[in-house]
Amino acid sequence: MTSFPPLKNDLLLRAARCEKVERIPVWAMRQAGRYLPEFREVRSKHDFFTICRTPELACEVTMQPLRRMDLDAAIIFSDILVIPQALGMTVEMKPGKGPTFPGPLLLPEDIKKLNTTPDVTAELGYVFEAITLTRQKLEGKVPLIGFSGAPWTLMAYMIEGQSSSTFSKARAWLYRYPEESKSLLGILTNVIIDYLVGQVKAGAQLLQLFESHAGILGAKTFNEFSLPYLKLIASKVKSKLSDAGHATVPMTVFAKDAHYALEDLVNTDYDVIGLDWTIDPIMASKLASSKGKALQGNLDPAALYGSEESIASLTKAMVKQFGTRGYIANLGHGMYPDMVPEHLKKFVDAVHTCSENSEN
Ligand code: 1CP
Repeated sequence: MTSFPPLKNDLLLRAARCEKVERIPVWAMRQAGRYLPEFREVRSKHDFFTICRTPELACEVTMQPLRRMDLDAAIIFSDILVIPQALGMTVEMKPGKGPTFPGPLLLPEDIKKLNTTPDVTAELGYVFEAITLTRQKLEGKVPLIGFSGAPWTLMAYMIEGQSSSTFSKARAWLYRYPEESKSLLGILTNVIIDYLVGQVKAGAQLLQLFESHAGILGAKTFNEFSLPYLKLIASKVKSKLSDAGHATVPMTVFAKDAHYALEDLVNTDYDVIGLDWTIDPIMASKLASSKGKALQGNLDPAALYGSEESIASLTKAMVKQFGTRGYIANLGHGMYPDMVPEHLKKFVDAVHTCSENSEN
């Protein structure tokens, strides 16, 4: 096992375990990326997936936001769509259009064309290398978060072939081909489990699952096509790590817009439930604390388009609602490319100022 520099700021990990903290930890989804001029500079010279596949470049862009602001976590630079690539699909990142699959899954027969049992280390070892390098380069400053897309969200892109407001082709599969859909979700689940275990072995200190398109499902389809796989991932990742004699790490599930699923999610093996901005903090805190779960979120990212004064006052109000125990401050979704970095810095500083030395 690689040894790493000792961790100097473990606020994120303590908050994830609902332990006492001197100050609320804060990070932002998509804190590395296009809103940063220094990222755009790197991106002007390299293709998106070349950055992901080159550990030195992935490490560099992971570190960029930490040089500008006092964040309490780093998140490894990669993308959720590296898993469809590992299964043999081509994914291109087109400027202005986002991810595109030239050969999406059209029919269940197409599943047979996938490499359904890839050697995860051979296909995704570059992510593990980027994690190990970044852990060294962080010198214990803050913990490093690893992540994966969740099965349903990955399946949605693999069928749709690009972003969509309805993902109607992917949703059609759930009604036309429910059994084949479950078989695809099962294939993805197995790969995700090995991928996340590999990330922890490489040095990831917390894992986040992005079910970014939970909101296009309803309660019934979520319970059938998302929740069982999310549950399996949390329990299997933890048991596989324990069986390998490795310490487990906290796990976060972010099922965006799945307000109907909050109660089910607090009853899973996830330690932290990520919330989008449509969820009421007080209601969520009551639910989560009764089950000893931590919460993460949930300022409307669009609040960062407001003035610095309004960012500070909205942040303060949010922190007050969540309370200080078992809470990780974040946005309710990722940064948008046209945001100004100074406004994210204002958010980060506001969390720290209003929560410092909070006795809890
Ligand atoms: O700091 C970080 O968070 C950077 C690392 C990161 C992460 C965690 C990137 C870089 N992507 C992701 C996860 C990701 N990718 C998600 C889950 C989070 C979320 O809901 O936003 C999703 C849905 C994707 C898929 C994806 N990749 C999209 C969204 C497409 C859609 O449907 O709207 C986009 C635009 C990408 C490309 C991408 N990923 C990351 C960056 C910086 C970019 C921009 C691409 C570029 O530079 O051309």
